[in-house]
Amino acid sequence: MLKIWGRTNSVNVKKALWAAEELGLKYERVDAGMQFGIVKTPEYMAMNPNSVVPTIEDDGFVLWESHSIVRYLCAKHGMGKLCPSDLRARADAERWMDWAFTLQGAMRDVFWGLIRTPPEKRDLKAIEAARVRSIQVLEALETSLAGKTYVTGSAFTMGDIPVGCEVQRYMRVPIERPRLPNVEAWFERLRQRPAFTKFVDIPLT
Ligand SMILES: N[C@@H](CCC(=O)N[C@@H](CS)C(=O)NCC(=O)O)C(=O)O
Repeated sequence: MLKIWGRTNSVNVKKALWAAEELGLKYERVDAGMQFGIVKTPEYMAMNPNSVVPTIEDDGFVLWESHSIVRYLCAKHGMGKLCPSDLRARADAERWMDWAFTLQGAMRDVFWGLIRTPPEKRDLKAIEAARVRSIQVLEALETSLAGKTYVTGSAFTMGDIPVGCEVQRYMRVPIERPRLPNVEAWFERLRQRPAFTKFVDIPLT
């Protein structure tokens, strides 16, 4: 059976879990990372030398890097659906998957500063700079989503998964947000998906 290592409050683990749920897969999840440890054990590092989560094992095949995991699961179990079979449609979805790390990088100081740093230790200047940068980065998504239901067009694909996880953080951190009507409407559509509300749109910790 598919095994997924990773704590459920990790944005990158959420991507693997959301994909597995959308695909209706049976899997076993093992808590790992931060307070759960495991990632620095020799056994884990033999699978994932980066000591980070997520990692999966699928019938003896070990894979790390959350977006590669989403690609692999969707190609294996959702070809023509979550993984578009048309080469250009697939490249479009993959482009948005990769772009999700651009947003993650921009959001880093906002998320860590406001969610994982006690108030007296916060660098408010860095948080504000990251907030402004994140909004600039999100303009690309806002523009692209005009007239579309999901990031690649009318169908939900793997392209929505990493971006959806990163945007959930942006939407839930306590910051001032300008109106981004297309992003907001798309986010509301994601909220209609049971796997999104179960694993992704949970309180940030
Ligand atoms: N690019 C990697 C990044 C993985 C990563 O940095 N994971 C974080 C959690 S989101 C981690 O493992 N942090 C250390 C820990 O949880 O102990 C991926 O997407 O899988």
